[in-house]
Amino acid sequence: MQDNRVDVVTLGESMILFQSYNQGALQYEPLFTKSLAGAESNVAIGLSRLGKKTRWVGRLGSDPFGDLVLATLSGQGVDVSHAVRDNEAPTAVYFKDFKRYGDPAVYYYRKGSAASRLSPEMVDEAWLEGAGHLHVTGITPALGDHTAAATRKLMELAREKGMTISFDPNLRRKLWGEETARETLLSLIPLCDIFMPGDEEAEFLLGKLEIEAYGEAFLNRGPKLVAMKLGAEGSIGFTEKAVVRAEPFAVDRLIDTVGAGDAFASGLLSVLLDHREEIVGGLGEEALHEALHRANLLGSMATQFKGDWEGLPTLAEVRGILDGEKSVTR
Ligand code: KDG
Repeated sequence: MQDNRVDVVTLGESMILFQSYNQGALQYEPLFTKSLAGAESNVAIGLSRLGKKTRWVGRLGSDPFGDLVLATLSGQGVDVSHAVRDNEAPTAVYFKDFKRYGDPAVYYYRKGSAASRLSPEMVDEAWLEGAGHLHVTGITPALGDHTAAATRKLMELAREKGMTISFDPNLRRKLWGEETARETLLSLIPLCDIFMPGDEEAEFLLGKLEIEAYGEAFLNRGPKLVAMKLGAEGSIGFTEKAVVRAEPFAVDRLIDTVGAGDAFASGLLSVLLDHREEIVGGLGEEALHEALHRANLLGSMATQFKGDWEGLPTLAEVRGILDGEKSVTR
């Protein structure tokens, strides 16, 4: 019999990413490489490399780029059997402009894409079949007129099924207006168990507070665990039982910051999923630190490679690095 169990389901828009071959300015670069991007599929890939069973759900055009998304994700061990194809709308594309060294500007071509047409009626309970955890981000709600309602519906369904849920606000100012973004993101927080904002996102949502005060403020809205990304300062985690800081890892060669937050989410969830039962009662210090520590490592690794997820490690590589093993390369 086929085993349908998966550790994590992610819902989102996956796109084809074009990056200049020489990491030059978009306007003048004649050559581009083509790969896959999308915050939620990045997380699915990251977790799959760390040994978790993952499924990505979302809508793609019935076009060669949609085929490429599916082929790449399946090649990374992600279950795409529930992905939906749209005969009338395309798979989105986007470009990175490396003019700003290390922190590229992105240009989206995704208005009217297949994913932007997602609506609550299209949300299918079968997407969650056999799954223990759902991961969503604040990008999907920003894509179209009904995508916020659809995200909410899937979160509610996951809740009803007793699944745990993580939510990364992933604020994308290019996709929506500030007021709508703030209101929508705040309204989704009570539906998640694990909330993972960056410090700038926390400020966008709640105004300027001391870092520690954000933890309490977000926990009061419903999540059982808040993991905040603090950039070069590492990260901090909050639960009912613990407040833990984790030091950053050094970044020797900053190449591309896009995808670092998703890498952080993969590292964090890969540990938290092994403690799923403890999350609701408030995770203790040791496990919280382990999760943040691994999350910081993955975040720093993602910034040292071109591409969103190509530099993400396997579980054996993570263990090797954290144990200080010298790797044998030849
Ligand atoms: O987190 C990385 C994403 O930003 C990137 O892959 C593209 O999903 C994307 C988005 O909407 O920005």
